[in-house]
Amino acid sequence: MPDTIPTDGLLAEFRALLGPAGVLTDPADIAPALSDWRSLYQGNAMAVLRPATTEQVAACVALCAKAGVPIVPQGGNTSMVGGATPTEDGRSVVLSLARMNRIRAIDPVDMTMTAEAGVVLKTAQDAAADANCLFPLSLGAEGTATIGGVLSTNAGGNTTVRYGNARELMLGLEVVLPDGQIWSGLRRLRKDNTGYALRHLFVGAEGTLGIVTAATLRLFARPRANEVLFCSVRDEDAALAVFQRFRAVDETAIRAFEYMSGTGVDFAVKHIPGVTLPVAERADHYILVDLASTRADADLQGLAEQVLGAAMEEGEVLDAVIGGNEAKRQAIWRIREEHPEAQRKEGASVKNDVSVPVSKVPELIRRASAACIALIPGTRPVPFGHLGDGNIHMNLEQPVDMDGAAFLARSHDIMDTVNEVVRDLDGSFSAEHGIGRLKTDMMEAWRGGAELDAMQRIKAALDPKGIMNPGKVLP
Ligand code: FAD
Ligand code: 2HG
Ligand code: ZN
Repeated sequence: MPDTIPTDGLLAEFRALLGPAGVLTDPADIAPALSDWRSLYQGNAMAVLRPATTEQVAACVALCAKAGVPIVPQGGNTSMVGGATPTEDGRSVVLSLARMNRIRAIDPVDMTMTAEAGVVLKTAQDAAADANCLFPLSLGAEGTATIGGVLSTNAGGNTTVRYGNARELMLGLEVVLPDGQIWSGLRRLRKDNTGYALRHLFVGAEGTLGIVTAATLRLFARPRANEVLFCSVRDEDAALAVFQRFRAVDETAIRAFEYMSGTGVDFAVKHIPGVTLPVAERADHYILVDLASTRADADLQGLAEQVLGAAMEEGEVLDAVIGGNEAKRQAIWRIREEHPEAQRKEGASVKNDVSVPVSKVPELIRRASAACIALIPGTRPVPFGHLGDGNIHMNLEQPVDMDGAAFLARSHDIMDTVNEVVRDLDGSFSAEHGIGRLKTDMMEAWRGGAELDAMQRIKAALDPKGIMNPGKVLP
């Protein structure tokens, strides 16, 4: 990469290509693209580029490749790990996919949707519903996160337990490679064993191997029956036991199975207007179970009553409410979805998006909580998340009497403490949010040796100039 980049000439070339509206340089205009949702990083960039077509993306990338300018792809900028934030040196451009927001096709017979990278996840869900289909990926940031972003992070979310991660929902991709070539891989086949599965390389690559400009996604039959349950449970083991009970009776009915701690629910009730506790008494542990069926006459209430009845007899479930109607179902989901916002409002927190084999979830929560309290007395564990996938957000909130900045200064100690338990339980230090900038320094310890070496060689082969999202994923 050259030390100095001929910024003025390059900006003029970008403007000629994209028009003035496609190149933002005013500090006020570019500010939102320079920091992350968690306010962990404050980056800088020479411009935010807003191409509207794949050809424009390719031309921008070709110009950057020629000039050696780093490119930071950005979708909804909801990354939890600083993946879409440029470095501080101001040498990069942020390439926003926001204007590439067309749904190109929906086919209810092939059950596929082809959407551009900048399509907001909620818009994709709504378009599928309009075609009487389901695009099942669902997460708290779905009103902002984009198709390009969810694929580039291999996002998981609430429905992974039933439908899989973003990777499992993708059939084909269109990608602009780091030299500006367009790879048109928008195939919509369920079977296609023709050499290396290139498309899977770009899923979860967090923009380090190329720019996803469009994707062909799998659609599913739309559920016609739905029930949402909120239960207080005895402890972490009871939460897992209820999951097993539902699986044993009707695994296919589980659309989401989420765990929440008493502390997290307290925060949601305290900080989020309109959120109330649905059960009579506060507890230390709760679960949310979302049941769905494509059969309109499916007796989900009967299923819930059967399982909860048995679980109550065993003392696993203490109290339970069954949503009953759409408004109540949404109210229950809000308690869970508002966890990140409620935690943010309570003060400084350290997030640990980790996974373990599902059988180890209770041990993870207990051991990691105890270890963090031992490290910083008064620390408040707020574990919550996708129990059905073994993916717990093992988050820690600052002690009430501690300065937030002082707590955050211990972030790495806290993450190391949690990760020690995770490693002991054969888990992963990043379950669904990715590596971004936050966790690059963990890669050597967790993935070092042949695995990291292979990743570095793939990166060098596809992006020899190292212009794609430098400083992310790889150490
Ligand atoms: P961005 O944040 O813009 O980018 C994310 C990464 O992808 C960056 O590395 C960026 O460079 C790269 N990228 C973006 N677009 C492209 C592209 N077109 N081509 C190549 N690279 C690209 N995540 C989950 O997995 N599960 C959850 O349940 C979940 N819940 C969340 C709840 C909240 C409130 C918030 C704020 C975040 C949550 N996230 C969750 C994290 C985040 O929403 C996801 O990682 C999401 O996939 C990011 O999408 P985005 O469009 O905002 O991507
Ligand atoms: C969720 O499941 C997200 O709500 C965010 O993955 C988790 O805030 C977090 O740690
Ligand atoms: Zn999550």
